[in-house]
Amino acid sequence: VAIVRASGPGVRGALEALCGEVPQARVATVARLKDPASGEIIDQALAIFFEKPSSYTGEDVAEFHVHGGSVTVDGLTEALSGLGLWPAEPGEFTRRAFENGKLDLAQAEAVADLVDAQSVAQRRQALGQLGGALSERHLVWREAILDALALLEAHVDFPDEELPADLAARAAPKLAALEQELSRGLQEAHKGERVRNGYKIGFVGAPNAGKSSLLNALAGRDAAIVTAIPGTTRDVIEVPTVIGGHRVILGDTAGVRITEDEIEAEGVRRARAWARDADLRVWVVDGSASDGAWREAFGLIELGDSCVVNKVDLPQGDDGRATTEAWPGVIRLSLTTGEGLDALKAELAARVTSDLSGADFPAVTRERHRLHLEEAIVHLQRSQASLLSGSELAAEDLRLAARALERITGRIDPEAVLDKVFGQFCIGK
Ligand SMILES: Nc1nc2c(ncn2[C@@H]2O[C@H](COP(=O)(O)OP(=O)(O)O)[C@@H](O)[C@H]2O)c(=O)[nH]1
Ligand SMILES: [Mg+2]
Repeated sequence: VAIVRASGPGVRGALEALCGEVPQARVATVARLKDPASGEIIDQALAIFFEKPSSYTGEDVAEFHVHGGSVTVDGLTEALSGLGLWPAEPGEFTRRAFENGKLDLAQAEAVADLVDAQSVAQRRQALGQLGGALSERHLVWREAILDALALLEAHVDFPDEELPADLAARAAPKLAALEQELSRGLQEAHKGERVRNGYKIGFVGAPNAGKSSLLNALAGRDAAIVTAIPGTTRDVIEVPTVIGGHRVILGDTAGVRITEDEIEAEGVRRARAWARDADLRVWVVDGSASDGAWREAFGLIELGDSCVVNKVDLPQGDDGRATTEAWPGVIRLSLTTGEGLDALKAELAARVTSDLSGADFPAVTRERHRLHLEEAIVHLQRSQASLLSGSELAAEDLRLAARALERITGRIDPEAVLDKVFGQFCIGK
């Protein structure tokens, strides 16, 4: 079944022309759709009419559930074009919903996130945002800022008047507390964005340790080339997958070693950069080796990272023994037999889940939100400084802080910003 959706003032006319009458609102009605231009029956279909304002867009909306063949769909869209309707742009339905006050901007973004969601956590976060959880936090903060602003304005009758000293004493702690709260929200921003964009796990270690084999085992497919030749992997290979209900980006990197090969050296440089930026690194050591090559990657490892000793199916060498001794909780692994893989999967799932916990209702899920929140914090800080020096500019900065928060949910941005937000949608949403 294909669903063709139409929205706007032309919908009633189109329903009359195609179905012979406007069906009762919100009742799925069987209708023989007739092209008024040719008199030809297009399909025996279901038509549903959503009368404004009780529709997704807030306008009159019609849905035609037709048989999914392309000739039927083309016939219907041609008939609709003949009636003066035109194809929607990407995100146009949601943009109209936004413009008609059905959704705020953060909720509209959540629709796009929901469509794109690949993990349960992404879906949960998007649904929370769509339900208004993210917007609510910013509205509460904005209210608090406006309260403080009212306090200041009540005492400043003329723009060049100095603020009374006791006022600063009363307002300053409020602003400081508010700034702290916004800063806490900003700290969680990392989690919110990670849930949406993916938590990055990088495999690091010496060449030939089994990093690419491990990536393939976790991804469930041969994404990276595995050979017995050290230095095979050069570019960073990123593979999205789901671990512990979260979207995760696995990054396979070049083995870390000193090399004369210019291409491999660049690969090592990229490996280091990617690993440093990752949320978690898994240090892969070849347990059968005794050349000490595993130490090269040590500089990349951070507290809390994971370590596996691979190739435990082979006779173990000094490297395997030294790592096992040095690293409590090391996971012994064989990608040939599969031993230890479940333990590693469980460890990764636990790590991702605990690192991203509490991100169900974050204040920030994308960069756009984060930039506005940062802006609000800067204005709050400036406002406090002005307050202490008795300047009436304190009020102006509070106004700007409130404005920055309004941008997250609001309709106060120029068209270009809105075009960008809605341009990322798919057609029909
Ligand atoms: N015996 C054994 N060989 C392995 C194991 N894991 C990987 N290998 C082999 O080690 C070589 C290097 O593996 P690869 O994944 O390309 O290592 P990378 O250079 O770290 O990416 C390949 O020949 C693999 O088949 C393992 O657990 N046991
Ligand atoms: Mg490799």
